[in-house]
Amino acid sequence: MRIGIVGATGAVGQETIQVLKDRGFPVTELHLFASERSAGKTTETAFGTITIEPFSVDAARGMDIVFLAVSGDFAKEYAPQIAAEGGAVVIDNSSAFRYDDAVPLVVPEINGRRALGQKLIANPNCTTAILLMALAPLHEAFGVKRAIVSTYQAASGAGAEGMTELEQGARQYLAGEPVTASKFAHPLAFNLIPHIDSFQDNGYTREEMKVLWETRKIMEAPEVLLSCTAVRVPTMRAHAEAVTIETRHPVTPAAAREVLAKAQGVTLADDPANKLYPMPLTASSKYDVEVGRIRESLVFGETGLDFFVCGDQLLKGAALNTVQIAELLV
Ligand code: 2RA
Repeated sequence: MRIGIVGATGAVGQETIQVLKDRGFPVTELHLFASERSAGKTTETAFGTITIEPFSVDAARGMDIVFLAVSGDFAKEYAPQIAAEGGAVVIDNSSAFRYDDAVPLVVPEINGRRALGQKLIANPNCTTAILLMALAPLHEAFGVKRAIVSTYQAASGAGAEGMTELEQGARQYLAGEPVTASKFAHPLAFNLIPHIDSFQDNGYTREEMKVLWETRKIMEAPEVLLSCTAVRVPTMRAHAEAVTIETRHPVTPAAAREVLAKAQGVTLADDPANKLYPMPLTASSKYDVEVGRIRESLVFGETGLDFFVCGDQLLKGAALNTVQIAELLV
C-alpha cells in the first residue's frame, strides 16, 4: 500500500514509521510529508533513507492511506480534501473530527468494526485510548455506571518539544539554574501541573472533557458518568491513570482480573507482593497497556473497583492505534 504520513518529523510521525515496520504492514511506498521548513531534508527510517516532501493535497490523495499527525486546524482543512471521492483513506490523530457523528472514533480492540468502509477515521486522545483498554472490557462484563479518573500524563503528550523541555528542565533544575517553560504552563521537571489543554466554562480542562466525550462515543455508552482530573507529570512517554468505577453488576477483583487477562492489548501487572504494578518505565515502548492494583472500592463495595492503568502515550495513545486501524482496512 502507498502510505503517507503528514507530520512525519514529529514524535508521533516518527513512531508511526517504526510501528509500520515492526508490525510488517504491507508498505509499497512510504511518503513523508512535513512543513516547508523540513521539506527536502532526508531522514533515516526503518524503511531506509527518505527525502521529506512538502505537503500537497494532490500528493496525499495519491496515497492509499494517509496518517495525519498534525494539528486539528490542519486536519480540519485538509482531511476532507484528501479523503474526498477518489482520494486516500485518512486516519487523523487530532481532535478535529472526534466528536463529529459522521466520523468513527476507533480503538480497534473495542469498536474496530466502525472503521470498515470509512474514508476518514479519527484516532482518540491518548488518555482515553489507554483508559479504555481496561475500562471497555470491564464495562462489557460488569456495566460501568460511573467512573472517576485521575491522570498522570507524560511529557510526550506535548510532542517531541515537550520531551525536550522536560529533559532540559531537569538539567537546569539540577544545575541550580532557573527552569524555563514554553510548551507547558509551568516548569515540569520536579513538578506536577494540573492543567492540560484549555480550561472550560465548567472548570474542567478540555483534556478532562475529552475523556468523557470519547469514552461515551467509543463504548457507545452515553449514559456513563465520568469525571477526570488530568495532570502533567515529569515522566517521558507513558501516561498513567488511577481509576475508580461503580458497576451495575457485582464485581470482584478476581473476576475483573479474569476479564482483563483475556482482553486483547492488555497485560495484567497485578502482583503487589512482588512489587508488580503498572508503571511508566515498564509500560514505555510496549504495545500493551498495563493494568494492576485492582482492588474492591472502599466507597462502592461489591459494585466497585479501584485500579491503575499505564500505557505508552506515543504507541497505544497514538501511533500504534492508528496503524491498528489501518490494519483493519487492509
Ligand atoms: C496530552 N492528551 O497528553 C494530550 C496529547 N494528545 O497532552
